Amino acid sequence: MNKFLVFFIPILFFFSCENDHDPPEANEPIVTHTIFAGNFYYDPPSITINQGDEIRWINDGGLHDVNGEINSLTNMAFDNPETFNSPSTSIVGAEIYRHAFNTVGVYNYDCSVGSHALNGMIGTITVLAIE
Ligand SMILES: [Cu+2]
Repeated sequence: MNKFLVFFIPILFFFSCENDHDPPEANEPIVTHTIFAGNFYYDPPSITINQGDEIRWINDGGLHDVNGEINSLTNMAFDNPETFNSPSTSIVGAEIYRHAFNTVGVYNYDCSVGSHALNGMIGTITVLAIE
């Protein structure tokens, strides 16, 4: 292999990879985002993802859930683009919940355990359309 090919093959590979991802398509690999949950936070509290991506919530410690159904502070429905709600777990390091977000929009959720939401355990997810 001469020097010309050694130089140009990686460049061709680079551009072919770029084309695979521009624009994003529905058959793109799913990205999994991680949010950590503890007393009394979701970290990060606010996240922006692409349509079809999934989020997993990992328990840092304490008893928590992921509630996108009824606002624990107001008792009103969150009216999210998709409803989601998980069981609670106190197992440290466990996955509390995992969900793929296929509907574009802004989602609000909280932890419905005790007064966790009142103590600031609330979160927001923004799901962006893929073209
Ligand atoms: Cu909690």
